[in-house]
Amino acid sequence: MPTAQTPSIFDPVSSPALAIRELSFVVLGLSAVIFVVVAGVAAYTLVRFRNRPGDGRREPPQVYGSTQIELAWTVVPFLIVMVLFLVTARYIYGIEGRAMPSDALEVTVVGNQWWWEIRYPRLGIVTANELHVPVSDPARPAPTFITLQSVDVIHSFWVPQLAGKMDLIPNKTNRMWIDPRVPGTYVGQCAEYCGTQHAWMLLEVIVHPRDEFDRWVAAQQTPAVADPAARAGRELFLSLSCINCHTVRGTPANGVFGPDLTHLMSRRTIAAGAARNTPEALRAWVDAPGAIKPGVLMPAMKLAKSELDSLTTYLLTLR
Ligand code: HEC
Ligand SMILES: [Cu+2]
Repeated sequence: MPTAQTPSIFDPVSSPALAIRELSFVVLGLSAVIFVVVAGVAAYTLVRFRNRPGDGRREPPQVYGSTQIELAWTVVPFLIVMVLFLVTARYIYGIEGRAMPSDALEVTVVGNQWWWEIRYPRLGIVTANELHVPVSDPARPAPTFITLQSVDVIHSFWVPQLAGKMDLIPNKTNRMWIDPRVPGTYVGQCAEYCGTQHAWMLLEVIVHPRDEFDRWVAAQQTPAVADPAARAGRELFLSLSCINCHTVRGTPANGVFGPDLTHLMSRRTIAAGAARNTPEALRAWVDAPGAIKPGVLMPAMKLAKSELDSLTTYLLTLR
């Protein structure tokens, strides 16, 4: 897997982000022209009309009430604003107006304090914080259409190299789409302050070549396999309140308050990027989640060391 890229809007790999860069260059270009003209006139005026020896303290001739000047500085800016408005509107409609092809991949992203639930309703997959999509060849487009919802407060989905920001709003459904052309990992994060751990609400989009994506889907669709070596941990997990908040498909655990753990070990990080997904971090997380992510909505359950060990052994089998 290639390493994560710098999240710059000037390095787009998906149509909406390419359009945004194009528009930003138009605006930047126009602003540059205005800057050069204004700064040029100001510099010329400073030099041309500066106080010369012999001018004394006399004031230069003053202009009062010139219709021509008033019109010039009203009409010209108005035209510039109109141009910016129309160009921007054209780009916005160009992006938002794209109809969803029937074979597009559909994903629902649900904002939670402070993590992202990622659902593939047609594929029967639920995961968290790492969005996997297929690469989209411009000759054979395979766009991903994303439905955005929130269960608590307003969040904002932003992966700068793929598309503009789009808010996740309680009781309102927003939509956006991406068609990344280059396989790789693109980083993003919540872009709307949503509480204490807003800064630890990171997001990764992993763009796979088609066959690799199909393999990922097949692996995610399988239920959790009961590994005999982790039997004690599994029974402990199922006897604790973990199951009220977490789902492990293939077991009675069907909570939806926290991330689905069925294929926990297929993720690179836990807690929306707050820690790497290592055995030590997992154990520390279950012991005291608030030590890694203060204010987190998962409780520390005051478990004994031996219980933490066997729970960790079990979690490590959720591949
Ligand atoms: C009250 C609900 C609740 C209970 C009970 C609970 N959790 Fe969690 N858990 C959460 C929430 C919410 C998160 C996400 C936190 C975040 O990222 O901000 C989480 C995250 C996790 C994660 C990281 C998953 C990921 O992909 O980021 C693991 C692992 C986990 N919990 C294991 C457990 C275990 C094991 C137990 C039982 C000992 C347990 N949880 C009990 C709510 C709960
Ligand atoms: Cu946020």
